Amino acid sequence: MRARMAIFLTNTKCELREVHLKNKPQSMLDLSPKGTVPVLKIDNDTVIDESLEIVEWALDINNIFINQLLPDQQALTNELITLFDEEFKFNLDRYKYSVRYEDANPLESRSKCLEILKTIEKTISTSHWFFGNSVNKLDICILPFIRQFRIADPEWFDSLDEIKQVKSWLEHFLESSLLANIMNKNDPWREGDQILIFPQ
Ligand SMILES: N[C@@H](CCC(=O)N[C@@H](CS)C(=O)NCC(=O)O)C(=O)O
Repeated sequence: MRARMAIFLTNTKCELREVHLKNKPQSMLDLSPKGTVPVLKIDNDTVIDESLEIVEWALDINNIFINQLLPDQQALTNELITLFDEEFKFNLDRYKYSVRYEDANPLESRSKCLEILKTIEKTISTSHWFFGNSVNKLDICILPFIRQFRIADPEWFDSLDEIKQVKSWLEHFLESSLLANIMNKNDPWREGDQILIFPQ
């Protein structure tokens, strides 16, 4: 989701090949044997198979967020992206997919994720996105994880009083045209399909 958002916002035209994880095309596995999405093929020598690196790649081409943040907001962006990619994601996986991990304690992991959300609660602006009226790199990089966290148990998440600002920030994202624009439902790609350009 964050790779698509970065590509969409920077209007970096790509060929899009939708993949169903239960049926990964061999051509994708040939490019990236680890078998995770997203995978971006830049040319015959260069493949990026980490979503954050795809975000960086798109922003290197067209840095739409440049000069929008103060130095401390920039530092917070980097700090929180790392926190969510590491500790939050680690616990999100053990909460959501506990059967896949022998050592998982889903409720303990859920609490650890909630603790992280509580630490950002007071920092989130009251106007739409994390730093104010404009979407920024931090929003696109961490909101997909928070969306996943909610999906694991929406009733429980929606009942939380201690993260009201996180909830309204997430709600704004869920209702945004940005999300609608990247959630297009395409059929899985098959050899011989017409090229699908994204963003259109
Ligand atoms: N660190 C990687 C993780 C990517 C990842 O785990 N993607 C999931 C889907 S969101 C996946 O492809 N899982 C492989 C599978 O379920 O077979 C990244 O951010 O690109």
